[in-house]
Order: sequence, then structure tokens, then C-alpha cells
Amino acid sequence: MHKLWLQSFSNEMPLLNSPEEVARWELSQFHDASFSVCLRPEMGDGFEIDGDIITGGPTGVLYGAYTALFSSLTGKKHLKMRSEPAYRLRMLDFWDNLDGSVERGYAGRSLFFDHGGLHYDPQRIRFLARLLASCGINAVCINNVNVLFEAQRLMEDLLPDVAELAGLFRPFGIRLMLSCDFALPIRHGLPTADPLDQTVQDFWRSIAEKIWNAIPDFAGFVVKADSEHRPGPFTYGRSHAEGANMLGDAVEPFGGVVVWRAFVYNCQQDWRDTTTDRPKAAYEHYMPLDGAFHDNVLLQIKNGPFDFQVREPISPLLLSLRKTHLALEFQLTQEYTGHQIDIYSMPGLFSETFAQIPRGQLSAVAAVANIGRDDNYVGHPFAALNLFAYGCMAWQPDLSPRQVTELWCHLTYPSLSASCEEKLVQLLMDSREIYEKYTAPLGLCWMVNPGFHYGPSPDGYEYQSWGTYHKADRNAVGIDRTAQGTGYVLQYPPEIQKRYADPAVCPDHLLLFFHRVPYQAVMSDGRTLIQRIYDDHFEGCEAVDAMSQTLCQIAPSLPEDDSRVCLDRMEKQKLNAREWRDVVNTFFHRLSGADDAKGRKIYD
Ligand code: GCV
Repeated sequence: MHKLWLQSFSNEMPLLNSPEEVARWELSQFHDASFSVCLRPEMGDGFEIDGDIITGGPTGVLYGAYTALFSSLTGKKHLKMRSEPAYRLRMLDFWDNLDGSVERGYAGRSLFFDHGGLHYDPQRIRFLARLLASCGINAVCINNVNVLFEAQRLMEDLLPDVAELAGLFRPFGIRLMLSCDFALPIRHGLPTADPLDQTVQDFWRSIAEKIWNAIPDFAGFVVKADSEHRPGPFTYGRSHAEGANMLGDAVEPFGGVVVWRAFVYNCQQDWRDTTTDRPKAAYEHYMPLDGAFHDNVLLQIKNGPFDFQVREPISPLLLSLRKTHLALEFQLTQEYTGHQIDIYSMPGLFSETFAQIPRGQLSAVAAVANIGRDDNYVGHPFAALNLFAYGCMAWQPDLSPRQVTELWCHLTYPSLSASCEEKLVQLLMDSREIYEKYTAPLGLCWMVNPGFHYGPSPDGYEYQSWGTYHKADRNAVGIDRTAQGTGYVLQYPPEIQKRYADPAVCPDHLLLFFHRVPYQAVMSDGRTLIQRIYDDHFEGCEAVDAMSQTLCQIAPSLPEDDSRVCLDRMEKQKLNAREWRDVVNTFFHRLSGADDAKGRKIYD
């Protein structure tokens, strides 16, 4: 079984009962270091390391143990440090269905489900829990936020099986969550799911009671309501605060939380309608509700205002709500970023996002898992970096992308030479910008194949109902989202508005997100926009060839399976990059009639 970044750790972990036992056992397996553990319950997740003494709370000792061991494996001895997580709740959300499929999953089928019920290898689940705990993740929501009909059974006859699964995660300090269907009361014969209806409120209280009886440390519910055809309070003329608070009240006696997703927009927009601009939707829905949510309700907001595109500005909602508990949501599974075939490393994204959010603004962090039943859990061996970095940075958001990438490389491939390791670190660090260049540079979103979301289709979403348009014509491309256009930019605090509203100062990588720009407009570096589009696509594609050469140099030093999978996927990435380059360049060449100043081949 693949051990990902726990390469140097023993495989033989016995059944243990608590994070403290796990901590002591992990430490006991490393003979070149001897640590002692001291429990201080009031420290919670926090810990202190002073030489060979680890002091921490009930879960803190576990995090302290992994930190001490990782440091010792990277040659750092005699640590003296104190640490506690920046965010109390560090969630991983699985989009797994009971039939074993995974929505937007690129690492094989579900690790939890099959054939309409729970179906898993306990060994693999325990190892997964160990991996997650080792990077600080402390909650997993096991089922898809699109709660398909069958999945409602997780709160019904399948609850004992869910409780058993919770028992496998518990010794690793990880609590379970479930996505729930807002219309569940109707399935049970109630005529309504109206959150203000007393019978509905009683129904949810009794559901909560059953769940917490079965799983005393259950963490709470994740809810996708009134979003992409999911049921929700709008059906009853109720607000999302009314809907979320009703569930909040139901779980409150048990100390539970409701994580309410803010991914609400009109997915049946008429493309002719220029008065609706999808990125504005979440802010318009939730700003008026600031202060209306109960204390145990968290609003979960995607990092950008659209939907995990290759590059988006930060969601303005994350910066503006002041009286609501917030959870930031990332997507590790590479839906729009290469399906775990192409390499796209996310530490840079995490770091840039955290850096823009004032300290204290967030209560929790969540990420959509990139995990499945593949032997290496994540499809592409290098995609494990995204999982590891997410966990580490949800704990310590100011870790630098390089630090976390180096740590991951060192732990995952301990026998790489220093020069190979440096090559791999650089390859991973560069991968995001390279992917962006050959696919959708300059803030151009949604040029992917509709539905499937891999490979280019510049006009694929242009006349659809999803509110995802770039409006390229023969003169210009992009949407004017300034005050003169859709007004989206006005949702940002004034100092950020200034940065985005003026095309002369707007960062190039977001230019076409905020502005409609003529192809012949001159960019800050003196090139025309059209030339920049061509250059980025040619350069991105060349960079993939260079990346492939670097990978060939590193591959012989990687474990055989990893080497094979990486090289095989790199061949596919090269084809994908070439396809993107040619399709997008041809698309803009046909529209603009402008030739490439460097005379490179653009197909007619
Ligand atoms: C789980 C995007 C994805 C959907 C996903 C949705 C969401 O639209 O394509 O698969 O649904 O986001 O985050 O709810």
C-alpha cells in the first residue's frame, strides 16, 4: 500500500483508542529519537515541543508528535516551539455517492461507499485517517453535498454503519460530518420542509438526537441548499438564515455545527441577459444576512466568486461579512485544473488566499477532497502535495509555498538526492502558472469542455445557462466588471476596488476577469493583448515540454509505481497543453485576424 508522505513510518500500527495512544505509538517507532509525551487537557489541539518533551492537549499531543517526527526526518533536532491551529475546524469534504462514484473524482471510486451502502477496507480508512491527522485535518464530511436520493439513508438505516466508520477516524482526532438534504422531512412523509414549520423543526431535532446517540463526537451537517437544483428554504419563501438557523437549533444541544454553503447563483440564466453577473450572486444573497445566522452556523464560501477556476480574485464575501462565522472552501480535486492528469500544485493558491483575508475573519477551512480508491489515494502521486499542503496551511496559513513543498518532497521521497529534490520542488512550484498559461491566462475563465471540464472549448459555455461568459468578438474579450460595467468590483473594500478597477494597475493575471479589453490594447509590458494571449499559450506549452524533460531526469529516482504513473500522465499533459494552445490560439486568431508577431504556427 502506498504510504504517501508517511514513507518513513511503520506500516504495522495496532488498533489504538485515542490520539494520545497514536502519538505515543508513532513516536515509539522512531528509534533514533526518543520523545516523552505530557498531556495537558486544556491545550486542546495545541502543543509545545521542548527538545524531546511534547506537551499538548488530547489531540495536541498527536499533532505535536507528527511535527516532531517530521522535523526530525528533515534533520531538525532539538526543537523548541509552541503551536496551535489558526482555525479550529479543518475540514475535508468528500463528494462521494453511495453507488461508489465520486462527483468530480479523479482518483478512482469512493473509499467509503459502493453498491448503495458503506463498503470500505478498514485498513485503508485507518491509514487515510493517519495521513489526514498528520497534516492537521480534524473533520471529514463523507458524502456528496449533492445528496442524491439514496444518500439520505446515511441518517436513517445506514447510521450504525456510519457510526462504525466514525470509530475508525476517532483515534486520529477526526470527527465525521454528513451532507444533508434540506428536503429530508418530505421523504419521511411530512408535507413540507419549511424551516419555520414546527413539525419540520421537531423532525430535524429527532434526526440530530439519533445521530448524536450513535456518534457522540459527530461534528455536524454540511448543506448545499437552493444551489444547482438542490432543495432549500427559497421554496417556502424563507431566507437562508431561517433555513440554516433551524438546522443550527436542531444540532445545538449536541454542540454540533451547520456548515451552510454560499454557492448560490442562478444556474438557469439566459445568456442574453446582461443585467445578471454570476460572480456577484453570493455577495448579493448573503451580505444582507450578515448577523442573522446563529452562532453554530458557519457560512462556507469558495475561494473565488465563480467556481474554482484556474485563477479568480478572492471572493468579496470573504472580506466583507463581519458578523457571520465563515469557512473558506478550496477544491483539491482538480475539476478545472487538470483532473490529476496535469500537474497543478496549490500551495501558492492557499498562501495567496490566506494572505488576503484578515486574521480572525475565518472560523474554519474546508477543502473538497482529491481522494479515491487508487493505490496512491490521489491519482497522480504529486497531487498528494495539495492534500498535505492544505492540511499544513489550514493549521499555519503563513507557511510559505516553498517550505511546505520542500517538506512534502522530503517526506514523500526521502531517498532523492538534494539536486533531484530541488528540481522536483521547482517543477511543482512552477506548475500552477504553467497550467494557467496554456489554458486560461489573464483571468479568462470557463474555456473548458462543458460538463466534463478537461480540455479546451472556448465557446463551450458561451451560450449556456450557467452565467459563465467571456464574450469574445472580433475586437475584444472579457467582461467589464467595473462601476461602468456590471459593478462587481464595487463589492470589494475600497482599497481593493482601486487595484482591480483600473486596467492600468489591475494585475495581468486578472485583467480579463475585470475588464473588457481590445485585442490591440497595449499591456503594461508593451505587448498587445492578442500577442500576450498567443505568447502565453506558446510559452505554457513549451514549459510543459521542459517540465517533461525535468521529470525524465527525476523519474529514475522515484519509486517505480510513481515514476510510471507520473511519466504516463505527463504524456497526456503534453497532449492536453498542445490542444489548449492550438484551439485557443486559433479561436482568437479567427476572431481578431491578428497574426502572431513571432510567426509561430497558428492553425487556420
Ligand atoms: C458538488 C461545481 C461542480 C459541481 C459541484 C458544485 C458545488 O458546479 O461542477 O460538481 O457539485 O460545484 O460546489 O456544489
